[in-house]
Amino acid sequence: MKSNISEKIFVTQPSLPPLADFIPYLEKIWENKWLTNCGEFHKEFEQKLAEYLGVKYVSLFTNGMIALQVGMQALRITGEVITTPFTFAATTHAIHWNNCTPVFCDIEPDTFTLDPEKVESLITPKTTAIMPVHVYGNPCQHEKLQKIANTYGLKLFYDAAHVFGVRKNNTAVCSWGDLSMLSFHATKVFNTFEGGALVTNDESLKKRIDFLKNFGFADELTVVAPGSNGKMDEFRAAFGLLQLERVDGEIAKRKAAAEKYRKELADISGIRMLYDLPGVKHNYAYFPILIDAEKFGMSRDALYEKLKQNNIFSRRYFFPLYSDFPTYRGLPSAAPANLPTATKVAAGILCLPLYAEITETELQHIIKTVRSAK
Ligand code: T4K
Repeated sequence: MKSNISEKIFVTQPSLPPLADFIPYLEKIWENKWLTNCGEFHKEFEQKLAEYLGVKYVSLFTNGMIALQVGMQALRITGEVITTPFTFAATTHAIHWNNCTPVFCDIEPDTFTLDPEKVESLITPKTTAIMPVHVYGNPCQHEKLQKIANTYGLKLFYDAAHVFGVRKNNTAVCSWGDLSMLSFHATKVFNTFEGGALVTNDESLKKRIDFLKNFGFADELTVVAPGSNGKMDEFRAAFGLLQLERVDGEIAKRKAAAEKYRKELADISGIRMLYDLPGVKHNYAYFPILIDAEKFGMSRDALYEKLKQNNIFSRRYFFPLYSDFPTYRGLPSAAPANLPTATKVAAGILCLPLYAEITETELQHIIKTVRSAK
């Protein structure tokens, strides 16, 4: 089947407000001549975001990666960090950039998040933290992970890049653990072009994070720590305020598209989809499907190519596993034998396009192409 759609359909498309709605914010910035270093919009966005998310403290960042790096410094994480190989580069690289060693732990077959049953056996005297990822917006098994962290005196720092607005039993998932990192990258459910945040319930930790994201300055003459520069500027903070007004509507549109996929692909043998979890309000950040090549009659990579020929640019998030990359593959925990579920999931995973403005025509084209793929 050749494409009947001439425009490329990417895995995602950024949500943008009408341009005219942003002009008054820009006028204010031009008027104030205050561009960065925690100005008015920065303060207002931090406060409104905390209210929206239902969390105590938010610290805005220029992107999620820097937030992860600074967060590790703020928590004084050293030595070994137990983490998942089924994630984006940032999680593992932040550990490496802090001179720590990632210790890869396998994932659960149902949610693809860190398997709490496998964490304890990886703890050594050098372990200081666990860094799980709520991958695709699926919350990790927090109670179990927190219990392990409490028992062994470890920090629990979540890579919460995918869980903007996700709630479990009416609690914000990004409020769990010692600290959580959110990403507001263009490709995320909620974007500020680039951007990110750290979320915590601990006032003194929030204070330390704010020093660390501004070179360690406590005041004009006092530097209390060897900080970095991770601040979000006024342009993006203002944009975030505008985006906040629209995000619920965007998530509702994503939900409708996800439900369409679920309905129309349900009967295809060899395709496994993820469904809503009990008690969880999801954000429909991604639409991953798991291909069983034998049952589906075509490999994941062949389907990826087939979709591409039809102008559909799906992505193999998160293949290859980060434990397979040159920097990390020499680590003992990176051996595929230690990561059987992650290895299997990474081999079959494919993320189909999902975004708020996806059209019915685009969805039908994708569904038809998948259905006719065998
Ligand atoms: N932790 C996790 C678990 C993460 O997933 C991420 C980021 C982070 C940490 C780090 O957070 P940040 O430092 O990024 O805030 C993309 C994103 O760049 C990355 O933010 C994201 N995860 C990752 C999952 O996806 P790529 O390399 O796939 O992006 P790219 O440029 O290929 O974009 C994907 C598609 O999106 C394009 O084919 C078209 C569309 N697109 C993209 C951009 C940038 C647009 O339509 N407009 C755009 O402006 O990494």
